[in-house]
Amino acid sequence: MTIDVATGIARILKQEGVDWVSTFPVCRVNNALGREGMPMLMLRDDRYAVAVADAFSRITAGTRIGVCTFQGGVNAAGLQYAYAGLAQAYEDGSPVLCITDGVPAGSSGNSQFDVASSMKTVSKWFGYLDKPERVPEFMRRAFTMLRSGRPGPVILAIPNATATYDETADPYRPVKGWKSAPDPADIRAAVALLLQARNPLIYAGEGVIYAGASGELKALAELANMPVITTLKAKGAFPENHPLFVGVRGDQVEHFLNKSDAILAVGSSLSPGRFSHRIPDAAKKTIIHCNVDELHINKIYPTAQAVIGDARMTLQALRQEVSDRTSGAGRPAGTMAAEVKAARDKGFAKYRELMASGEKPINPYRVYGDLMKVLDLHNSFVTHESGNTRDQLSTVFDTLIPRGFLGWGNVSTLGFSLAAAIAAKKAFPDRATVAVTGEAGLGYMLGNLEVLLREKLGVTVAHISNGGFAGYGPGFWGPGHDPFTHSVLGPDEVDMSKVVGALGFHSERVREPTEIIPALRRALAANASGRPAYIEFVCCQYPVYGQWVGRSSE
Ligand SMILES: Cc1ncc(C[n+]2csc(CCOP(=O)(O)OP(=O)(O)O)c2C)c(N)n1
Ligand SMILES: [Mg+2]
Repeated sequence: MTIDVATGIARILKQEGVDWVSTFPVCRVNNALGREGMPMLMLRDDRYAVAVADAFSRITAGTRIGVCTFQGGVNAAGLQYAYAGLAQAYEDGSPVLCITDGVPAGSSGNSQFDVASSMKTVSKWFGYLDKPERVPEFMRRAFTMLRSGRPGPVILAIPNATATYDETADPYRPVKGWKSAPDPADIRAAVALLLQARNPLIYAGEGVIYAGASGELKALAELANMPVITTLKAKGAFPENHPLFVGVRGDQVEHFLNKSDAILAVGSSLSPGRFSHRIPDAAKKTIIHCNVDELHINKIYPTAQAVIGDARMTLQALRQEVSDRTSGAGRPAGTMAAEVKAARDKGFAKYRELMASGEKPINPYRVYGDLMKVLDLHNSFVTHESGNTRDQLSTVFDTLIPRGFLGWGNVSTLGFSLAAAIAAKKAFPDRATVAVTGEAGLGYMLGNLEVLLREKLGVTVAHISNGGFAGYGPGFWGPGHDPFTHSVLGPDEVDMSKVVGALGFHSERVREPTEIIPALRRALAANASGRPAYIEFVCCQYPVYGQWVGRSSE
């Protein structure tokens, strides 16, 4: 049967189990998506269309692929705006499928902005559909790349959505996605090094989450009695109430990173970015680097032993090898759990106090502490914004299930939290879902608040309202790094709860610490009936949080 390209794409997406697509109009495949009955979640800008699909892939660990469409072609306004979302997805390695209009044959080279070359810089693959018959081939290739190997965005440009082809000539079969097991010789060598080490440390990255390997990580850590730290993006890969869990950042993480003589990195690039640690004294440590591809091996630090392959199979094999070499006994438990507890207690002492603080304006840690009390940490989703909320939540927020918390940002683009919360609600409708933001993040999300009302998405936006941009380091103000560009209208000048309330949100403004828990409960109750909520917590400026090792605060 002869069908048009856009219809073919819509049908293949359905075959691939895609059950909704995020978009900002216009994109020439959208009408076919509509006609084929594919639900479209319409955001209010193109960057959000990408970010919601991106976050959906992250939150579901790539088991459900987020798909988005936006305007491209000769009038690539949407694509130019979407670029920010694409760059973020690429930087963070998210397997999102992006469909846009391609520049039609005969029109290339007419515009100043070159669509193809810009898209190539932010994608695992940029496919330009130069012939309608290639729809099944391109979709096969796209889903193969989305489901195999190192995750990253795939962008398809469709120059002529109404061109036709014969659907029966190359019938589409859904793509499974493939994994590879590590070389057994590498596993043996890695375990030999691990068992020689006096103070090995597991450094777990997001690859563990994408591989669905949290259980295997726990099993290896327990048998080998190794303490565990996770990266920001992997926060939640290891249960944070486990006796071997050290943290994401903070003094206790620094203690274990300094002390370690061997690092077992799994599913992390180990690249020291703005939001990750440097390995201190790396030349003196034995670095065992397990990754899905070779890109990161010997990248920053010399790798003593590489193990290339799927993180789950790698962790299973490492555990088996540790077990075989120790007759099932593993490494002796020693006092490891007590040492971790002591380091955590010391590292957390000041934050625990702050989480109980009755000061006014409210200390932001009090909000985080109360949030942990109100939420069922086994059935909720929390994410941060760029700025102090990321730094503070990633220091103290207890994450008990994978993706109970979404940490994001090799570079962290303001405004992503609401997109992440929308995606989380789509992925896990029964989970209480909270985006914690400052005023800059709120500014980026304002236009998209309508989406929550229209789609009846019960999400709570918790605004840590401190009247300025704290950002990184000691804050923009006072001795901070950007004292001339931090101040915005704060709670004394604007009542944001009225602004957002007028849209139709359940909204509140909270100045009393004792009101935090009741207000959160009311917000979550409103969410349960599909009504979004906004709470403005009037907070003090408090740029204090755990540091990244090896990075001066700036
Ligand atoms: C798109 C984008 N531009 C600039 C930045 C740099 N930046 C990081 S945090 C921040 C200000 C954050 O202020 P606010 O939202 O009030 O949060 P606070 O730190 O005060 O909690 C800025 C400008 C960014 N992360 N993203
Ligand atoms: Mg602020």
